[in-house]
Amino acid sequence: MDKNLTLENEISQVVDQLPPYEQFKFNSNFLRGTILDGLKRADTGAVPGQDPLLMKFHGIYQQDNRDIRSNRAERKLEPAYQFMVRLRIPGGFLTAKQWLGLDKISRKFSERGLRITTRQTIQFHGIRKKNLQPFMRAIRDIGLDTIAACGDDSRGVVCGSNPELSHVHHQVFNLAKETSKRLIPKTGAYSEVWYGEKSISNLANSNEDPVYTKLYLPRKFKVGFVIPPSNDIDVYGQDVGFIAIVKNKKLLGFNLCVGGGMGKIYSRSDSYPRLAEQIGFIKAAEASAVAEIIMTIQRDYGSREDRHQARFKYTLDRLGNKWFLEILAKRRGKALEPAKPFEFTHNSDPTGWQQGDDGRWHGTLQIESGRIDGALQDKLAGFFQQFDGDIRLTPNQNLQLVNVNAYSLAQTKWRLDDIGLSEHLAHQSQAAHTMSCVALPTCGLAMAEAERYLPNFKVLFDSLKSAHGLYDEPITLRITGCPNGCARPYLAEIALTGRALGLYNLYLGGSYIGNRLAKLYASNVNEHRIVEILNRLFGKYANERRLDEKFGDFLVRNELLDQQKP
Ligand code: SRM
Ligand code: SF4
Repeated sequence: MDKNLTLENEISQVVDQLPPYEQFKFNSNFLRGTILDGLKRADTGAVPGQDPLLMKFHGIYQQDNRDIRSNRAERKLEPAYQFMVRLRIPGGFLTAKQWLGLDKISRKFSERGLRITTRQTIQFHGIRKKNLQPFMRAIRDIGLDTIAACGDDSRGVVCGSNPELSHVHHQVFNLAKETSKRLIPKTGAYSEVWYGEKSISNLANSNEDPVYTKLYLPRKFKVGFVIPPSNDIDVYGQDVGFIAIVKNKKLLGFNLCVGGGMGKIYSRSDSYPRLAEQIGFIKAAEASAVAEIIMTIQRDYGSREDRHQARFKYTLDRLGNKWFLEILAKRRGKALEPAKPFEFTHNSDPTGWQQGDDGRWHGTLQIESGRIDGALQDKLAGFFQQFDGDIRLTPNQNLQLVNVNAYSLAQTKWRLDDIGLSEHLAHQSQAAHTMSCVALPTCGLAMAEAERYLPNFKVLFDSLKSAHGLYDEPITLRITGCPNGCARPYLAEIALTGRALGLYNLYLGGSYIGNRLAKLYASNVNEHRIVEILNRLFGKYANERRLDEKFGDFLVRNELLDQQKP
């Protein structure tokens, strides 16, 4: 089959030969399907048929509460259907007023408060079908949306921070926003379904999404911008990554990285996490255009036959870097310039307060697993009522207080203290280097606990570190409930990925700066065994490490990763 599906008529000729999922997208009338009919049905809490697949493109996942799944099945009730909605917040930037709006919306429509994700946005869980439209309108009313937060499209564009380089950060952030805007689907389906706005483009034969076409992408596509020395977005885990090259506090352009991805499944040997490769340098102004060119190359050449092989990383491995550089040069009109030197020092968030080059202050609040509910939600709502600054969600699931004027800093600190939020201010502690994904009870793919397990595991982890005199030594730790890699575990120094309830695969040896993949060290191990292994390795690390040597680097240098597998 000719893979170049760019033209509408070419697509029409081959669509019958494509798998059902692709045909469904093609025939969905630019992502409308029958979602509106499904929303009206009162006999079920679900949206029936294939429409939940289309709703992902609108930022909505149909889920059910897995904690009560079997109980409901025994009682012959349908699963407790509910919806997770993910916002699209490029670069994770919010005003305090928007936060207060989100807080109010969560109290009215969702369960478990607000959840900061590993891609700098907010998810709401537990929304009922009847509330979906009012929810989406309430989100619109505070200037936000959920377009393409999920689905086979370009997901929320992430943008790292470097608080000390405010001017450069502002430039890079604007380019991330521009890229996000350029890459979102243009169909009128979103405003039609959720806001009830009739779009004039809903006419037969119209081409509402000329870049995406009726087939959209073969799979999700992720773009990120990062500002060294921080690799907080994990640029090597992105489909397309832009590394800011800065000289004398001026943005020169970006080194371009392609083909990163974390997802894998245990049952297939042709499934693997992959580091993005650095392929050259581009001028800053070109970033969004280059992102679109790469996205359309993936649109045209990504596998449409096998969804698991459809990510861009597999397209690159199948067709090769040489092929990719040639087609990129052809579509862009010129070859890339050679990449420029830069250095990463960490992939975590900054700690404490930093002053930017514009004189304003930025501080990071650590939020365990990004979950904000109960007393923490109340405290933050109280705090933001009088906050003289803005908010940035981080790709490490934390919340930064940004753009605080120098004259307000003392008062901000005092209020944090007064409201009981000071303990969340990141200092050089383990919490700033730890992430876990949502997993149970909402994630349909979870095999083990992650977010709900982290608090217990952290107690053990911290005491192990203390026992070896390593309490103040940050080590990146990430836990996921399955191998899909939503908390980017394969880029951590230590990672647990769920196999079954209480059992995990243990990965070790990623780097502290997020540029080396961790290796599988032990499969299907329980907490007892994990603690035993870490205890032994922490002991060696504490006694034999070089000055300032990081845990992952120590394991690699001493070739400890292939030894003593159980
Ligand atoms: Fe993810 C699927 C949660 C970041 C790789 N991810 C899911 C779903 C939607 C489960 C599903 O398909 O039914 C999870 C919803 C759980 C829930 O109840 O909320 C889910 N992913 C998340 C979040 C919320 C994790 C978190 O704890 O913060 C992150 C939301 C990001 C966002 O705001 O857009 C999240 N997911 C990631 C990342 C990290 C990243 O992008 O930096 C990855 C690895 C990078 C990558 O894409 O390769 C990631 N999620 C996946 C995959 C594996 C994709 C693959 O290539 O195989 C799946 C499963 C799939 O797509 O089939 C998945
Ligand atoms: Fe769900 Fe697995 Fe992602 Fe965790 S890593 S949120 S369990 S898909």
